[in-house]
Amino acid sequence: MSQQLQQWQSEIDATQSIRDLDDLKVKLLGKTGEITSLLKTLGTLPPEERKDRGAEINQLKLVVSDQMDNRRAILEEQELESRLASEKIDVTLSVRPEAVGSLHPITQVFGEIISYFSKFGFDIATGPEIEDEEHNFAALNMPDHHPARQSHDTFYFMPDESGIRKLLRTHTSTVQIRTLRQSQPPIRILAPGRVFRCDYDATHTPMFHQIEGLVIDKDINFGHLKSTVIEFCRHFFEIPDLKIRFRPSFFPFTEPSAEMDIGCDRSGGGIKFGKGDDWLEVFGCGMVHPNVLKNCGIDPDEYQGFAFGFGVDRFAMLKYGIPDLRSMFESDNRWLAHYGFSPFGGK
Ligand code: 2NL
Repeated sequence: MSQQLQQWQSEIDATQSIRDLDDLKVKLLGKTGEITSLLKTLGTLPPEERKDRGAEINQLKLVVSDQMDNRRAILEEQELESRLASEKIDVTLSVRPEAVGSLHPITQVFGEIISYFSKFGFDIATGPEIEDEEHNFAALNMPDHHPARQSHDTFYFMPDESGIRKLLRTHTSTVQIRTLRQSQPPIRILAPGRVFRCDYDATHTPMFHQIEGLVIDKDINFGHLKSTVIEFCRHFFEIPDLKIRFRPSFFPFTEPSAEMDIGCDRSGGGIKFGKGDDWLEVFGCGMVHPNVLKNCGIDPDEYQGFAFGFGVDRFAMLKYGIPDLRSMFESDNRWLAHYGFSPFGGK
């Protein structure tokens, strides 16, 4: 018997690949394998020999399986070593030119804006798109039945058993509320993301992109707000002397509130910035309402702040001369080839 075992052992040691070993396993332990066949011979033995002989064969089977496992571990290691030695990827090779994708203008503009504000110490904050009325409205000084709630054309979900209605956030202020409640001033964040309103025409889509900014600290005033958004717009539109004006406005979550316009020229049919006597509204902003700070556990006598918000899709259209908002979301490859950006920077 031990001679037999030695024979099997040397067969196991002689295998040169996992495949050889698998074949050998079938040959020894498979349905018609040598060891399996030995077990089948038990029936032909006289009953008094059967028990000892059975235990012996089962023991053999265990030893052989064990040896096979050991051999498998060695072969796997060897195969990995040889693959690592022979397979190389040159990550510096350029991609196939026909396979180059491009960045959607919205992605490009998100990147431009985020990298600008990052330089001034703004952290990027994100949060859920499915929200509740508390974060989307109540905390922002829009209590139940506040008229501003209607103007948001909100997508509501069916209420749950306890009557709570979830909704698709109508602005990224929800993210700012979550940050205000979780952290202590000073706070300086930028909240980019998708927002949803039930509206559809040439200038509105039910999903669009927004960026809101929020700064909270001691002694923050309207001058800080003005310089922050003016400098940003001049940088974004690449016009250092871009004309800018502020008009008084109303938002429930800011007081005072303002809308910001940039100077433009509409005389030639299209729109040109940096010249002309026309104005285009681009930003909503204001000083954070004391009620909003209180709602988030921040003392408005100690801290003040400013906030602003704008549509990213609109900014992309204005900067890159895209005429129709709806075309942004049609996934037309020809459109993307025309308006898209190289993922490696530049155009
Ligand atoms: C617009 C105007 C705005 C804000 C957003 C804000 C957020 C918090 C507190 C106070 Cl947590 N304000 N956000 C403020 C003013 C304007 O957006 O026209 N967006 C498209």
